[in-house]
This record gives sequence, C-alpha cells and structure tokens, in this order.
Amino acid sequence: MAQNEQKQAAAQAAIQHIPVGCIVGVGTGSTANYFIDELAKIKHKIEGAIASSDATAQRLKHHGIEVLDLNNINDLPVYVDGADEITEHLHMIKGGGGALTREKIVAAIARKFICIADQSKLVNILGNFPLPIEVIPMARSYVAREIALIGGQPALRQGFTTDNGNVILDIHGLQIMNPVELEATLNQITGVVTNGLFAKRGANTLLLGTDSGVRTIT
Ligand code: ABF
Repeated sequence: MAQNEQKQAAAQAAIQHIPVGCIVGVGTGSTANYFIDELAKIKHKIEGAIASSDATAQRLKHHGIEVLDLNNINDLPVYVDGADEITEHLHMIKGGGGALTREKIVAAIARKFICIADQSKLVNILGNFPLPIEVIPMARSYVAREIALIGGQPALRQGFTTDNGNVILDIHGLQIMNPVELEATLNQITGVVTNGLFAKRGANTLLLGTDSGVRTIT
C-alpha cells in the first residue's frame, strides 16, 4: 500500500471508534484530512466537531459538519488526530503542521485519543523528526538559548505564524529517551506556550496503516 493509502485506511478504521450521537475532536494534517472526509459520510450520526486548527474547521464546515466551541462543551468522548512520530508506548511528536497547542488542548479534554498514521510514523525513539515548540515571539531568542543548554539545536520555522499568533522553534538533534520528563522540562521554560511532545497525555489507541492492513496498538 502506498503511504497515502495507509493514511486513508487508518482514517477509515477510526470511524468504527466514533460513538453515535457524540461530539468528535478532529486533528490537523493530511491523515486527519482523510478522517474528515470519512466523517462527512456519517455526519448525520454525530452532534458536531471540535477543530484543532483553523484549517480543520474550514474543511469540516466545507463538508457541512457543525464546528462547536470547546468552551461550550464539557465532555469530549473521542479525539482523532495524526502524528509526526509515535512509539509503541503511544508517546508522540506532533506539531509538524504547527497546530500543536490547540491539538494539545483538545487532547487534554478528550476521554480517548485515537492516533491515525501510516507505518512510517512508528519509531523506537522519538526525536529524528524535529520537535516543534510554540513560543511567544518576544521570547524566541531566550527560549532558543535555553534549549541549546539542554543539548538541542533550535531552528526558527521561517515565515510561519501559528493560529495563536506565535512562532515555532523546531528542535533538531534530540534522541528523546524520557519523553514525559522532557515534555515537563520544556514547559518550564518561560515563553514556551506548548511543546510537541504528547507523552504525559499520549494516545490511547494507534491505528497504523501498513502494507498488510491496519494494525491496532493499545
Ligand atoms: C498533525 O498533523 C500534527 O500534529 C502532525 O504534525 C501532523 C501529521 O501530519 P500528516 O498526517 O500530514 O503526516 O496531526
């Protein structure tokens, strides 16, 4: 199966995990886009969606799926999103698309996080994919220096502003042996809004599109 077919197969498999009548958290990226297209086919069976980015909100609305305000709901049964890297422990690097902060907020509220991905995303150790960090613009240089002190090589994502008006530093050169600890350490740096490690709150289930079908890891 080609990579896009693997993404689509994972997205199709996720539909089986959507309870009838519920509000669905929806992620960002090409794999999430396949999921939105599948969700559109069952839109009469859901109450609406929470979007993790402006781009996702637009795509949902284009399909006629109602986009709700997260502040007006108090229960989100399920969130479906992709990842840039994921381990068998279901720890992830996310944020390659720059939507990490909203993704992390939706993930925090969701009772169940289902990650959908093609087989290239499964890794033994996180860090080959540069770890994105969303930073308040005036703190950019300070945060970059702090990251260098812990052994990372930060690079400003050129020409990019997040949906929240901030910048992204992509950290290269990390081999992340303890994702839960590093996630907390990075959050302690003043000026950091969010980092792209989803370890404290990882995924509950991974639906991995592979050459031999969709593999489920829980
Ligand atoms: C989002 O989309 C991100 O957190 C991650 O950066 C990206 C994965 O994109 P794709 O599905 O296009 O590989 O889930």
